[in-house]
This record gives sequence, C-alpha cells and structure tokens, in this order.
Amino acid sequence: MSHITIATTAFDDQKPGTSGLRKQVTIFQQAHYLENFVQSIFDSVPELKGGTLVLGGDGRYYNDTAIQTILRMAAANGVSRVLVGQDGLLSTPAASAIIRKYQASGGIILSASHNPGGADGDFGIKFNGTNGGPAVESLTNTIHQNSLSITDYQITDSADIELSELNSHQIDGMTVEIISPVHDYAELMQQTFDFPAINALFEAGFRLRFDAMHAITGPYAKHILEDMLGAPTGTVINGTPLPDFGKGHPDPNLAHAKELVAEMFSDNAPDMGAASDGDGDRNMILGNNIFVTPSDSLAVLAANATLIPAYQDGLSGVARSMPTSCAVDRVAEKLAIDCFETPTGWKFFGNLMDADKITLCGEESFGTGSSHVREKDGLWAVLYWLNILAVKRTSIKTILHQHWQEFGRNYYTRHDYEAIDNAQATSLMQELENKLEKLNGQSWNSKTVLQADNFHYTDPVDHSVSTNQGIRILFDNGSRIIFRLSGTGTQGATLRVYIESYELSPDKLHLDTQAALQEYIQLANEIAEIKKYTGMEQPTVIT
Ligand code: G16
Repeated sequence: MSHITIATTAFDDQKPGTSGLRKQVTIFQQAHYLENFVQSIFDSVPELKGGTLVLGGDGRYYNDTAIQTILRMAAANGVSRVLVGQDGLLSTPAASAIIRKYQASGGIILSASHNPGGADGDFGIKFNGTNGGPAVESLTNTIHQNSLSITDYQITDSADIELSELNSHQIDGMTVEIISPVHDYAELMQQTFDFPAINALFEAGFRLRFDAMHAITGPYAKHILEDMLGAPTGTVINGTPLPDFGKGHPDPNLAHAKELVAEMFSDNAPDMGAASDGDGDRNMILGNNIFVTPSDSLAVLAANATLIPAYQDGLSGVARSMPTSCAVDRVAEKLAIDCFETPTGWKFFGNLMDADKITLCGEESFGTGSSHVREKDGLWAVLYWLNILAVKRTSIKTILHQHWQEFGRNYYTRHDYEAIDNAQATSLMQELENKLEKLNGQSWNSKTVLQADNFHYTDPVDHSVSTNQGIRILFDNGSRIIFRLSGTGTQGATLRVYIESYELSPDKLHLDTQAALQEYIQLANEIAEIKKYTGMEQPTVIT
C-alpha cells in the first residue's frame, strides 16, 4: 500500500453554494472531480493533518463510492483518525454532534440535502469545522480558490474498507473507527429533553406520524421515538434510507411530503405529523388539520423554551435568516432578548452561537436548531414540540392559536420559480436593484415602502461583511416582500419570493394564507415582472 500523487486539472465550477458543493451525480462522477474538491478541503484545513476527521453522509447514490475515496485521500493527507458512520451513514446534525463530542478537527458530510437522489439525481459534499458547524464563508472561499489552482492530489492505493461492522481498521497508519450513527446523537437528545414526560404522553395514547421520506432520519427516528420513547411501531413511516429516496423528493414541505400531508388533513388525523429531509436537518411540523409554518414553529419554540430541561433557564438570544418571518422577533421583544437577522445559510448562525449570543435559531426553509449542535436539526425540533405537548397536554392547533392571540400572526408564504434561465434570473434581480431608489417611499393602497434595499450583513462577532443577500421591500405596516436567488439548486436558477404580512386583530387571525397575502403576491409579481423574466404563469412550488 502506498501514497500516490495523481496529476489533475482544475474545474472552474467548484464554488460552494448556500451549503457546500451540490451538483448532479453525473458531474461528481467525472474523473478527478470529487478528488479535486476533497484535496482542496485538505489543503485549506491544515489542522486535519494529524487530526480527527468525522465522515458520513445521507446514504444517497454515490455516498458509498465517495466515502471510500475520501478515506484513501485522508490517509494520504496525514489524517490520524477518521470516525465514520456505520454503512457510511450520518445525518447532518449527528455529524455536528459527533465532531463536537470527540473534538474532531472537522467533518466531511456527503449530502445534497433535500434535493432528489439516485443516479440521475444530485450529490453534494460539505465541510464542517471544529465547532461542528458549516464552514464559514472565508473558508469556503479558500477551498474554492484552491480548487481553481489544483494540479495534483494525494491518495493511497489501499483496498475498500468494510463499513457494515462496528470495527476499527488501519489505512497506512490512519485509524478508521466505524461508529454507530445513532448512539451519540440519541444520548444528546436524552440530555436535552424530558424523555419520561414524552414517554408518558405516548402512553396516554398520543398519536404521532413521522415521515422519514426514505432518507437518513429513519434509523434515528425509529430508535429514539419507537425504542426509547415508546411510540407505537409504525409511528415512523418510510424509515429505511434508500439511495434514491424511493424516487421521492426528500423535502419536508406541503408539496413533497404528500402522504403525510394527506393523512394529517384527514378526518382520522394523528395528533401530530412531522417529516425530515435527505440529511435530517430540516423538519416540517403539522397538527391535526393544521400546518405550522417553519417561521411560526421557531417563534413557538422560543416562547416555550423554559418548558424544556436544556433551556429552562431561558435563552441568551435568538436569530432568524432575513427571509424568515418576523414572528420570532415579537417573542424576543417580549422576552427582552436579542434577535439577530442573518443572511440565508446556517453558517451565519455559528459565530453567534459560539459567542453565546443566541440559543435558538431558524429559517423559513424548514430549518430550526439550537446551540446543542451547529447545524439545524430535524428530529430535535420534533422532540421539542413533543416536550411542549407533554407539558401542556393540549393540541398543536390550540398552541398555535394561543400564540397568535398573544403575539399576532405573521402570514407567510414562499413562491419558488424553479429551473429558470440563469441569464433571465440575473436580469430580473438586476432590474429590481435598479428600481430600489424609486421604490423607497412609494405607496399602494395606503401601504408605503419604508425601505427598499439589497440586504447586507456585518457579523457582530468577527465583523465580516456579506453583501448582495436579497432584495427587501419593507412596508410601514410590517409587511415584507423579499426576492433572492437560491444557492442550492443544481439546474438553472431558482427565484424565491418571500411574502409576509402582520395581523393583530383577533377577527383576522384565521384566514387562508394565500388569500390573506393576495395583494402582496400580486404586487411582488408586478414589481419584479416575474412573468416577463421567467415565462411562468405560476410558481412551481408554494410553501
Ligand atoms: C440550505 C442551508 C439553509 C438554507 C437552505 C435554502 O439548507 O443550510 O441555511 O436556508 O439551504 O437555501 P437557498 O434558499 O439558497 O436554496 P439545506 O437543508 O439544503 O442544507
């Protein structure tokens, strides 16, 4: 067995997006493509030499091939120990927990999150740092720069490692420990929540349906919900991770978790429904015949934090991404804690958590989390809701309605226009930018634009500046229209339009969301001339 240096030529498309490098599988299958990016990570993170690396993925197609390549490259790049999930599996939040627990120098997570899998689907790779969180922008920029100038990479010619047994192996002086993907994470959940109270809730007949969407959370959910907490067998559906996610789209939202949504809006609906995505960091929460928007979920979790053992002393602060609704801001105001507004991307929360400026954070894109790890965490959010329900012993609908009664309701929707032409998408955003000055102060039906800008963020901890983070149109009545291009798609461009209005009067708290926002939806279409640039009459997905 020996180290080999392989000559390569750089690819010009290895710039990480909102969350790592995501491309179609066929792109990753090009000769040297994966290796170039992995070598660029090793070259950008010198601490990995002699350090511990955590490695695993969501089990999608190409996961197993990539893991073996990365193990060989880790050995050749001088990594001392790799902790790899059994069968190459690790959910994103579990990887974050394991990096932190074992004080690893970092982790490589293989996933394209909620994007479809299979040979004709997507694959992805991201690096998480020693705090367990996604690489910050300065590091992803360095990785990208290295990928542009790479001329060779290091690898061993060792044989594949058998990953199905919890065992230890050596590759050229590097130790490979195959660990349970579930154990450490389950222990952390047990330390965070009141498991006996949740167990009593299930014993009292509480009905949960958890849709793992044939993705990574299945084994975690079965072990924690069914084995540890006593939920009946069958509570978890689609619980076996499959390389193509059963040909589904593992995105826990109203459009893609169809089976679950149908059951939750039926006459015999369970008390609670939940789903998580490809790599287990996203969540969707439903009650009997009610959908909880991710923005509302974050607000409810924040408002009820002291019911949870880990947060019983209160929250240091909260944060949300800019396009996420302002529902949590109102809770923060009442609790007299800070509320930070960050750009889209979980990586922006890490510094705030490390500096203990926030305990909880969340995003409209079905992500909620806390400082227990440095990633969003799907199953954690489900357990949080279960813990609240175990204490309150009332329905999700009642909790939500009482929340709106107390704080008012932020009606909220996101309209996505997917796979549009890149040039058209850029023109649409450019044209919006050109209109900003004119929009400031403009009025429609007695609503006046207070501020129209392109959002930028100065990190309060390291003072780094991120510009061009989305066009905001903020009205004087608290309503907002936001436009940005997705950083996670792999085909063409995706325009996201986020629309929000705030309602406090008790007789207007229970309207249909799309109807309540109709006026703003129309305005957004007019201002951005969406039809003209996309050629589409309707969004492809509404969440
Ligand atoms: C990733 C990021 C999130 C972001 C989401 C959507 O989630 O981690 O912070 O909100 O993408 O990003 P975009 O609007 O740019 O597509 P995930 O679950 O895909 O890793």
